[in-house]
Amino acid sequence: MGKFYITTPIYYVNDNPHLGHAYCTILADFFARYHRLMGDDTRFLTGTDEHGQKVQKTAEKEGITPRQLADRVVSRYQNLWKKLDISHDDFIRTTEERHSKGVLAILKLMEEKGDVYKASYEGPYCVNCESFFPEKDIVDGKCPDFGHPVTVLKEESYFFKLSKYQEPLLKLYSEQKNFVMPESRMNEVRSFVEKGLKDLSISRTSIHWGIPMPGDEKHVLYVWLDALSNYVSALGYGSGDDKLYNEFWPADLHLIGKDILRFHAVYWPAFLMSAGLPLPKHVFGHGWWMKDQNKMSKSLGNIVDPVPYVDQFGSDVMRYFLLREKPIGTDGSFSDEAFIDRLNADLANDIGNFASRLTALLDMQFEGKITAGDGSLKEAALKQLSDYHDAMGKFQPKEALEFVWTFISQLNKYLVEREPWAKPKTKESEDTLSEAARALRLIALQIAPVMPHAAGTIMKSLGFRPALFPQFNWDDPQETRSYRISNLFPRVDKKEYFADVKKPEEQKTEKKVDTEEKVEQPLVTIDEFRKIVLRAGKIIQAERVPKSSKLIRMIVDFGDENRQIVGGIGKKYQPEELVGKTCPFVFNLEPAKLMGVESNGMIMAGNLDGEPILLQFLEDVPPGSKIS
Ligand code: ME8
Repeated sequence: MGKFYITTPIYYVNDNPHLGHAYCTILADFFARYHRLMGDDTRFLTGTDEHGQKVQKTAEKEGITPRQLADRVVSRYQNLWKKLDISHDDFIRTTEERHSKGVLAILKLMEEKGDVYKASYEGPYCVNCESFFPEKDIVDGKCPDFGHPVTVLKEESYFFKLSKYQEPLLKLYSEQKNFVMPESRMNEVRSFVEKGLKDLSISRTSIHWGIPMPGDEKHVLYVWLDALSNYVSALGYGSGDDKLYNEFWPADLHLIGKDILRFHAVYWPAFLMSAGLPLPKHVFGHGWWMKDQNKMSKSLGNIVDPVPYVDQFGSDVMRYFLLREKPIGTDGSFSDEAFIDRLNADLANDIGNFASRLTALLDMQFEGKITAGDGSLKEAALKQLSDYHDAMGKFQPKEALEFVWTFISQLNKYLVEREPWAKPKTKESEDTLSEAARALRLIALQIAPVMPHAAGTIMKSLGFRPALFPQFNWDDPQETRSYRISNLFPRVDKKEYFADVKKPEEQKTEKKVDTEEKVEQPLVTIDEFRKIVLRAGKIIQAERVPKSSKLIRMIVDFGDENRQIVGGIGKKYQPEELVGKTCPFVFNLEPAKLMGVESNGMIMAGNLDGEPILLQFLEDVPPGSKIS
């Protein structure tokens, strides 16, 4: 038993969470739950990155303050983590005071070391990456990492002597071979550092949304120096109470996406070396999720929101799918088909059928009683358990789960070979079923980090007390009473699913409904009606479109996104009375420009003497809910 401190990246609040963010947090949750089950003193941190130019710009575009934007988006992250059963111990927001105290404490140590100086700087700057790049790396005015447009920025700036840490970093990589994981990423990082490190600009005067530089407040701190420090500020570092810091730092694992490796594997250890603080043990750069083989992006409109899947199938299924479908280090592609296939094959079929068959036999033959068994599965079970632990030790969830599922198919075979149904109520049948039940109990323990609900159901139905790994004892003499487990994961009829569910998806790309035609043809089929997506939206901002007596520009919250919608309701309503109201909207109307202002949808209204009258719901409905 030891301690385990694991972190996710802190997520930017300029956009809503999607499947990629969910993946990283689920991975971290999986490892945290595993270590808790190992009896380790575990701490799991996640949070949000709320400063910097990206957030400032998005807020400006929406006409709200960065703080308002952060408050809105942070609750979306927190709600999603609740939905996905994320068991973090702490959630840090970089706008909290405890955070800025931690950042400034680190900065002070870096200054005391003589590693910070002020100079003037001019160079290509990428707002998206929040980074300067050397002129030679810019191709066609685009940043080398992601091809975002860059602009030339001239600033007086504070610099960190990153160049001084080139050798110490290379030494770190060679001494701590798996500081960066997987190995391929370690090689990337090493060759980046070998090419030479320039000093790093760590302040900005061009933006104001950040932590002011002490004593020179027209500078705010570079967002990555600010953000990376969250891993210690959340432990109270710099806030006068070092208890958690002393207990948990250094982190055992910074889990991040491969795109932010350089910040974590180069800048962060250099900052820590400069401040004289211990370095994290591992930085793991996971691969990305794409959608149907394409990169997820707003412009392609293919960003996957995990929420509808979780609402329909439960969090266990989504968690399992993401961890099992692709190796942690490589990219993978999400598709509805792959999701349903995995659910049917691994969950409904393999584990679901095994659990229901076994508990039904126990119930029919022995009134559910599980006894000592004959030890015939013990060796295979313990071998499988040790393979699972090995994979977990190497941070390989897919492989760990594969070992469990191979064992499940062995168990199905075991039942087929020993045919307990053909020898009802015999000692042999009792032994077979009791052995299999012990094996199922071990499976429940191993899947608890990925599917806490299913694991809990199995444990409870088998009458075993939940145990930690170190306390697990195959030969546990306790006799227990089990109950039938039925339909642990209901099978999904693929045909029906794609008939019902896929349609609205497909319609996104289909031609929009011709409303003129509908006037001449008053009867529509249900399928035609379904083409029109209606949703409840909460008006969070409203103002008059300049020079128009009728038009009001609204920002409408649909749960997973905010949209600008313009409505001709300004004669009847004042903007102020609209804010906070939830109304029905046509959600998939073609974008249109009204007096030069883009509208992405339509507010619905009744009609009284030629004036539009808004509609409201009889009960509160959450923003984004579908209207059918
Ligand atoms: O980078 N698949 O925040 P962020 C898998 N604030 N992972 C994905 C993904 C995808 N399609 N898209 C994004 C930041 N991610 C900084 C971090 S930490 C001190 C500061 C992952 O919200 C991405 O790889 O842009 C990254 O690890 C994480 O989401 C947060 O991205």
